[in-house]
Amino acid sequence: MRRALELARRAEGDTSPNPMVGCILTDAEGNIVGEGWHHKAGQPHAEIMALEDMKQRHGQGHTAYVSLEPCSHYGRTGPCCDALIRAGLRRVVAAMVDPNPKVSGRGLQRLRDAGIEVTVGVCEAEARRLNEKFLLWVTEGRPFVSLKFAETLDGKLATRTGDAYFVTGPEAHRYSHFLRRTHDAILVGSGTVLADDPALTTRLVPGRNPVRVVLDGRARIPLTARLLREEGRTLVVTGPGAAPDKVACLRELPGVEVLSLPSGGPNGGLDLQALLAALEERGLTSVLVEGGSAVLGSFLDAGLADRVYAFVAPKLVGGAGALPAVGGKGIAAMADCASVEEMECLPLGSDWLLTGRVCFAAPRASR
Ligand code: AOF
Ligand code: ZN
Repeated sequence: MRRALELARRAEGDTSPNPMVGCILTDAEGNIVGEGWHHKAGQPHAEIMALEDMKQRHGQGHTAYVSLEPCSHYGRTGPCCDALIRAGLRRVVAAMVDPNPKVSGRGLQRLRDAGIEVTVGVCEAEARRLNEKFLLWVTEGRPFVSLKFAETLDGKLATRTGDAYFVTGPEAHRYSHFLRRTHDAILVGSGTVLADDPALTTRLVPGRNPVRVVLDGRARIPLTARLLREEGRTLVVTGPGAAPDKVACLRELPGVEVLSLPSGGPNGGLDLQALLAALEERGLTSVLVEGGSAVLGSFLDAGLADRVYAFVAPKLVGGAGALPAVGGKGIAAMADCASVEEMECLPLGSDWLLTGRVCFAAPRASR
């Protein structure tokens, strides 16, 4: 199963809105006779790729190890459980049930009904971690939200003068481009565009550019901003205070879409629930929120965060006026804090990446 998971990960960043899935087939003696993984939505599933590989090798499979329940539906491709039955497999080991309502146990049931021995739950935690974005999107119907920032050891995004060049080193920078590639959308606030003019591309790693999203309630970003000009799509999200003639100019730019949202509450921020619903409508299953401080804070305040990626540089800048990594309103009592679970720590040059799942103690509205 570890090998199946390893194969699945080869397509990281390429399969959305589908999950990453890997499959290996072994013969009666336990030798591998076929391997495959799902490359891209619309292309054959992992099981079909592994069966094809087995045919080339003239093998006969006995057991299939799959990192997700084989599907039972007619989607862009035919049902994998039927293909495994036809190929004469005797046993199927799946890491987890596919929560997609079109499948959700029906694939495993079809296999059992055909007399195949079925085992579920092998390396389930790893399989869930691998496909956490797909799993949340398919069960909750909204994009998975990752909060990302680069901070000093004392939690600052910049010095007291606003100097943020460079908090972390080249390895962390490169890794952040890889993170962009593994999300369907990247989001920043207009303050970040005005201060840094980021391109928001994945130019340091191969592969596609995710959709760029700018929260720009008052339509303040210049028409010459780099992220409006780069290859790919940009979504500019404006609010009730945006000047209509500026909005009209933005709409004229190729690859740019303007989305008008209502304000989310008394302090004038945009309605983030409505924003996520709009991203979901556009088929986006995950969003990487990259800042700045206020935007990260507004997602945390709204209780809309599923994972945090904190790049931490071994530096101290101090200063009560230096921007904290996460701003917003914050909470009053420590007992109400969001906890970060399943923590992982990755050294990147002289910096560290700390990441984990964000868990909220209680609905944010009650704070
Ligand atoms: C599998 N093996 O390799 C994958 C599965 O649109 P389709 O036909 O490609 O179906 C996509 C759904 O199939 C997806 O939402 C998920 O439930 C399942 N993905 N299943 O047996 C695979 N990628
Ligand atoms: Zn399938």
